[in-house]
Amino acid sequence: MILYGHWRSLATYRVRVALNLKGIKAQVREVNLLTKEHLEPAYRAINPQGLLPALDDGKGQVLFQSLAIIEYLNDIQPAPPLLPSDSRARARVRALAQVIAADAHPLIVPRVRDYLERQLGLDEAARMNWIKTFALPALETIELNLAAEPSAGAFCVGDSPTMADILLASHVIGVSFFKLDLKAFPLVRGVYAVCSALPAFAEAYPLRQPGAPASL
Ligand SMILES: N[C@@H](CCC(=O)N[C@@H](CS)C(=O)NCC(=O)O)C(=O)O
Repeated sequence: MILYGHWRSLATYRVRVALNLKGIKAQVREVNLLTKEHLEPAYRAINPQGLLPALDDGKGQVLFQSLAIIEYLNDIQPAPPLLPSDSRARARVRALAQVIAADAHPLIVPRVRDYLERQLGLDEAARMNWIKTFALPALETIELNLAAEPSAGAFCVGDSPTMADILLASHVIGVSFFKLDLKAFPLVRGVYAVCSALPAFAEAYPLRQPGAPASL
């Protein structure tokens, strides 16, 4: 398998964590988000959407969209499961994952931040306000869900990581890159702390990838 990604890409981080949890090795091909290599024809020939990540399954298929890739990895290698077997718990995991992947993260990606700056002429304070406005409600939603849900344990569901934890961790990392205050989300921070103590998450951390700076 070949994983096309970049250290700064949170969606690529999610796939790195899933690969690590599954013990699946993939070659990594860097596509530089900061120099907009993802928009060049060479990468668009691999993933026409021009977004990171993409995963070449080694059999001629290129998968894209991090949630779809994680579910694919879970299908081809069921252990350890990243989705619970119980239907309701599985729906909850997908819902928590989509709170991040469908509702929050798309509003703070580079193409949106660039548009706010270049097309709408918003200054840094206004752009930061945008990020707060759209990134933090996702963490609040997850915080309320964890507080109300009896099946929440050390992780979003029980005591082993699922796709929901991977997405939670990606968003906590994302908002921490913008130096937003996470004090209001103690349960989310607790899950993130347990996740980041696992090598699968720790080794996938963006600033531990080749080419990343020591700090932001
Ligand atoms: N929903 C997609 C998000 C993909 C995405 O937006 N990736 C970002 C990096 S995390 C990207 O390629 N951004 C390029 C840009 O915004 O120009 C997924 O989960 O894979």
